[in-house]
Amino acid sequence: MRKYEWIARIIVIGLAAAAIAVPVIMRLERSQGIVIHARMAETGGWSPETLTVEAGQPLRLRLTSDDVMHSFAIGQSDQPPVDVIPGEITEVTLNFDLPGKYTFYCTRWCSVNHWRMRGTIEVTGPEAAVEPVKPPLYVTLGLDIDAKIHAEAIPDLLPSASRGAELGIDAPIEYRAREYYLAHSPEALWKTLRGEASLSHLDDQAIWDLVALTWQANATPQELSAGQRLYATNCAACHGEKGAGDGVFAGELDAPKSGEHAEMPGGEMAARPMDFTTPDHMLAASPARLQGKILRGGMGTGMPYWGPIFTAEQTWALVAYLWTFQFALEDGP
Ligand code: HEC
Ligand SMILES: [Cu+2]
Repeated sequence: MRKYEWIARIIVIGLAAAAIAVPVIMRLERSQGIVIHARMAETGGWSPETLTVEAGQPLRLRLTSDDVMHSFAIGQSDQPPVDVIPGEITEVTLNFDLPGKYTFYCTRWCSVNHWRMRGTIEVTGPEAAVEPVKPPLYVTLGLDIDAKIHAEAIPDLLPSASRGAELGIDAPIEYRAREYYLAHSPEALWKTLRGEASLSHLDDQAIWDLVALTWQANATPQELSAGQRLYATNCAACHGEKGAGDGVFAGELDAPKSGEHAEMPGGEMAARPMDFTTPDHMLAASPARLQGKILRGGMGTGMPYWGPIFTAEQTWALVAYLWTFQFALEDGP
């Protein structure tokens, strides 16, 4: 019996020592930085994938890659991305002032599933400091962004804002308001303007040019160039440099076959990336719909969700840029 008592005592002392030592070791490790391994999404993505830190406390990370070159960035922040290099350690220190959930992600096209390399940083702190999240416009408008849409009215030529300006007429003021633009498709505006008695002397193409002019009024040159940059790094790999749905990964999305990249985690089917140059769909889409798709993704179609990655401003810049595949805009790239 005595023998067991001793063993029990040693265990108790051991546990007590561990209870003191483990947090000390963990804190020590934390102060040196948490090691994060990056791998392509097909082989596991980030590990660990979830991090927790208190608001106001620095979060030190030691990043390394187990396969190819990756890159580490935080969604909705100005923090520049850092390279994550195989066999090397990159140190970063992050500071979060506000509690909430942040997404970290890879910005390098390491594979067709590249965009799935995402992880979460949970920043804890007083509830009151959490900013309430505003619902996206498509939700406020009650818009079904999965509804099939198809434009009936199609212009003969690419609508041109400068030709529209040469007409010397503006669309009535209510159609030039930002709220109108956000919630309506180009085709809806075209039909409305076509019905205006004051514009009845214009031919159909001239009405389209007026639509282009109105769309141009809703995009600043800065917005268009920001949108172009974001598109080139995040969208062109699938949607194509020129928006034709023919990016380098489009084929891989198209034909799911057995093999590394074919089956998406979760087994969803991939569809063809939207061709932004065909008017049938785009002219029937409102900016709210396009932003909704960008924020929420296609949910199983192969179109990623970008809600935790981009700020609202960045999503509107992307939408503004997408219209340059339908309209010749003066400040367009
Ligand atoms: C991994 C490939 C992939 C990437 C990257 C990607 N998309 Fe897509 N996207 C798709 C596919 C596939 C579809 C068609 C299925 C669907 O609409 O859900 C699509 C559809 C869309 C649509 C739908 C239009 C509509 O009215 O339904 C929009 C808008 C869009 N993408 C914008 C973007 C933007 C902007 C980016 C970059 C920030 C982007 N996509 C990046 C694959 C991709
Ligand atoms: Cu990557």
